Amino acid sequence: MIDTKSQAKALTCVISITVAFGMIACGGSSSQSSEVPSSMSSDTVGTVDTVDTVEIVNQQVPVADPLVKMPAQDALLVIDDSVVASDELIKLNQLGFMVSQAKTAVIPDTGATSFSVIDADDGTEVYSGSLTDTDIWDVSGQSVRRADFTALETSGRYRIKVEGLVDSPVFAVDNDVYQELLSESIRAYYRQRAGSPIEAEYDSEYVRPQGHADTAVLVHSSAVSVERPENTVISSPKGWYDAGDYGKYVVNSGITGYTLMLAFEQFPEAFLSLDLDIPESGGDTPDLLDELRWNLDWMLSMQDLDGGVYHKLTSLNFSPLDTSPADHAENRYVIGKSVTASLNLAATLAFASRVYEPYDSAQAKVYLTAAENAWSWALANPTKTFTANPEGVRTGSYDDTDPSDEFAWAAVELFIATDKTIYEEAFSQRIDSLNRYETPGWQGADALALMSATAFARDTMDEALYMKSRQFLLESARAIKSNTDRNPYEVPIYSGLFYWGSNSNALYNSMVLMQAAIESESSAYLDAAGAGLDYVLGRNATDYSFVTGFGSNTPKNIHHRPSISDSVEEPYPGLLVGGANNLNFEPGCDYPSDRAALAYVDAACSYSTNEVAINWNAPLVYMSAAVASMVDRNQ
Ligand code: 9MR
Repeated sequence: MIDTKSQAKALTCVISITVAFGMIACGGSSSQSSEVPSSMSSDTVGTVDTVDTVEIVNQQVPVADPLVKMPAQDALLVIDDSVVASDELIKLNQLGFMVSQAKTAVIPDTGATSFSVIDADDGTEVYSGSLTDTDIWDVSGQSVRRADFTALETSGRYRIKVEGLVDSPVFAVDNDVYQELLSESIRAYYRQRAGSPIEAEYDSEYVRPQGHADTAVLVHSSAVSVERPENTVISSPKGWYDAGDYGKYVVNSGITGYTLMLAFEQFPEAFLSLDLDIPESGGDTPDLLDELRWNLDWMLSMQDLDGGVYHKLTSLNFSPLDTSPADHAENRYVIGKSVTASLNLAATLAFASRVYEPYDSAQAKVYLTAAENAWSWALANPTKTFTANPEGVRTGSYDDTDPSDEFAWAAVELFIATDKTIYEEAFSQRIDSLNRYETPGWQGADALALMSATAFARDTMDEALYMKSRQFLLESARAIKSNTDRNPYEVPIYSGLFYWGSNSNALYNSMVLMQAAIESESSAYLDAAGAGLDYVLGRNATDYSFVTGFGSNTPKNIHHRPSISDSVEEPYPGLLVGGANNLNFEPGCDYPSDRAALAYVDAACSYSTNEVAINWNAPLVYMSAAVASMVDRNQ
């Protein structure tokens, strides 16, 4: 079953759909179209039903080499010994809900108009209600209704019952329901550490020896400078493996670190005393920041002497899928030096300089100096984009022809960290061309600039610039909420967002919604944001909870070399898979359906739907902490 993963390149395709007409345009850049919803006020989130634009999408159209030949898995699930087609199962967050949280299940239409909630232990009915009218989800083709049982506010373990359907999986109503998810989704980063063993003391199940020390890495011909000619040996240790492969990529590390730090800053109550049981646990620094530092310090080592930042550190090819970290003996290289990597480092380490200041002031200064040097290099080298792998290199490319969004984001972070007007001016010059409706992602950082400005620059930024940032962010949240409210699953993922890593689109949209919840103190925004977490945990068309080990039906065959090469049957826990991806380009690794929301297969060959990645786990961490904290704050 094992073969070599081949690199998939991506063209960028922008799809913009209005209610009245549709338009598709493909090109080589990561630019997006922005259709601006009308009548949005600058200081309130406002109502949502005036927004007619459906969504703005940055679609990845992959062009791939053939991968693994594996029989496709069908869409049938075994529940209570009977085989049930997936569109006959009740879909809901398989972990459950906090006591006062919004609670919704999606019910395949059988004609039934009512539902009940039963106690999982003794079968007694504890709640009953009416189902909504039937509606068809365009992206799944399913005809569904919704059950709203928000009013059930008694802790317990329950099932949903609807006539003609199998009872739902057992779920909990409990205020601790996301606690273990939060810990394990962060501990997942410990297990992704390059240059570290997993020690029995910290994880008895997934023990493994150290892989990839990366203390002798070669400078690739694409990354040379006067001081460091080709094949110069440098040290670039630590860092996290990006995904199911063993590469370390600066661009993807940027948004990952950002998201984790935003979670820490906005929801400190979730992290200040969180014990993650990692080697650094127990000191004064919160464990989340200790874990993140493993990757930040690696990022630092990717900076060349002139301030520019290497794009990635990988071998020339992906290794076979059954290669364990310690057995991967290929040479490793720093490859390319790019404006996007430099700006990712600038933004992330500028943010880190503020976050780490109370815990390690000396390191915080090192981060800030590195960030400013990277910015200067980027300003002097704005055209040094990484648009394709150099010849002979076939690992991930994180290619991007347009660094304008990274410039905006880095400018905001550097302004917040330094208070220097040069950075404020740089942001001011860019704000009107931001694509504020784009779902945040590694290729689109505009929303990160807006989120940071809104959250952290209220008292320092020029007032007009601050107000505009906030207004743009809230407009984006309104558009997401409008799209969420109008799909029958009521989730913040919809037509146009089912591309590679779609689960992170649901969660990054939720993160934007959460900013509106914070700014407006609106429970409607909190509910919509929570629906993104519900989506990845089971309120989706596939019947899977997409987080390994969390839910009643979870991915077992992830595209993840450490899990595949070890002797433990279960995959590493706490990992979010990429999810449905309607662009199937893996011959022999087919999806059970052509429908976008169903285009997912739990097979190791499916790197486009069943891989895991650090930038997808980060919004899972964010949302687990955010929902728990916000629901708690609102009680
Ligand atoms: O998440 C990335 C996705 O947006 C791109 O379309 C895809 C192809 O370039 O690459 C994905 O990232 C992969 C990276 O290139 C290598 N490590 C695994 C990542 C997740 O699949």
